[in-house]
Amino acid sequence: MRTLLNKKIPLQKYRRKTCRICGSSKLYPFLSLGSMPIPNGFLEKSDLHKSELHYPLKVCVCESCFLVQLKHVIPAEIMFKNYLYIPSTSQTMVTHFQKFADEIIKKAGIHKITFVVDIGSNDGTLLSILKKKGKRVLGIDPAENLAAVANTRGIKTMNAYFNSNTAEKVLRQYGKADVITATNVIAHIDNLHNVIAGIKALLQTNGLFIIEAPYLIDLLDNNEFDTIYHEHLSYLSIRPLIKLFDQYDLRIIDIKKQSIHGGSVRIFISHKESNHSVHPRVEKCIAEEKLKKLHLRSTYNEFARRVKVIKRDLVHFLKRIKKDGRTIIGYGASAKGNVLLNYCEISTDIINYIVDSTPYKHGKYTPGTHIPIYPETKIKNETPDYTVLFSWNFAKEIIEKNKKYRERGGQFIITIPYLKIV
Ligand code: DWN
Repeated sequence: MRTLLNKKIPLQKYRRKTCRICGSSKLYPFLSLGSMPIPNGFLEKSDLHKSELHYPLKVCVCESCFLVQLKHVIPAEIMFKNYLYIPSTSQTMVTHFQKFADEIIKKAGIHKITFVVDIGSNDGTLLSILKKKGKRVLGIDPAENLAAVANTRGIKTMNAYFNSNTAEKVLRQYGKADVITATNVIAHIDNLHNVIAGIKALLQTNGLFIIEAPYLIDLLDNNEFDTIYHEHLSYLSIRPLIKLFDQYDLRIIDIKKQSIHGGSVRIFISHKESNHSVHPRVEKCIAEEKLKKLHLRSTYNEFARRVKVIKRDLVHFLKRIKKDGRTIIGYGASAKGNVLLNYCEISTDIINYIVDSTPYKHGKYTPGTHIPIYPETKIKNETPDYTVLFSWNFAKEIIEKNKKYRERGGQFIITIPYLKIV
């Protein structure tokens, strides 16, 4: 594990002293994953000899509104200006967005939707589905590379961060939106108040703001510690969000649990004055969060204890099979995979290479651990003894499409909720 060239950012830099939703300074830190590069900071070969910035990764819970959040906020432009995560590289995600589009139409009413805005629209996958259904669409995404791809595909996309100023611009140019979506975005945003003020201004009176994000209960229940990384500033649960939306006369009218990304929630929000009624599922979710004791330090201390056990067992297992002469690779050059590798200090001494379906990532190297990334075809021609599934959230899809590898005796290592060989 290279340490000579790693440049650690001083801990006091980028530190948040107050909760981004309620402003409280009562932030209880419960887990540190150490310092590591940003999780999508993939490197070119020519970068490998340069020093890499390592940022602290500490997570805490606000003891006033119970929002779980990172202690340090890395400037967004460092992480999102040129972004290499593209959901459409996974059939699971494309199918998920198709079903999501159907639900949007059903929930909002096919004839009542004329204009949809997607915040963090990435390469325009979701909007392209809605555009085919005859809806006027607009994407908003800060990544220059992704906004360019979406515009080339005919999905009008503003290369910008969404906030109250962007909302005013959209309002002037296009008018109010019937539906505003934000999938895997809200957790990435520091100034949530500014964004929600923008939503309030841009959303039609009876419109729907629909967000989708990994759910804190699933993260804790399934030990999904590798989803804790610099891009995810918040780890969302319902109660803190209710407190946030309430300040803008918005309210949650429905919540639907999703299996995607290790367990997510799809949250439907409307103006309080809208004609939408509140589904009993909202109260049910709040009750479950109380039952899971999301307001107690002990819940988070117990999670941190399990994380340390998982790390110990995984490192011990990988070192043992490596010592026995086994070959080990990785599957899915994912952000979560980079967190796992850096936290467990596993690099090319254990993992020979990683295969991935994203063209942008081929020929690059993982941040901090410098493991080379190849196209998936590489595993079809070789049979490494073990493959660590870094994109465990797509285990079904990936194992399905690698049946022959397993028939040749190859085995997948799944790391959470606990170490499993399949
Ligand atoms: O919030 C975020 C989540 C939703 O996605 C983003 N901040 C970043 C990203 O996190 P991630 O990189 O951990 O996401 P995934 O979706 O677990 O990683 C997918 C990676 O796996 C991609 O690089 C593509 C790869 N993959 C593959 O190689 N073969 C995926 C599938 C389904 C496959 O068959």
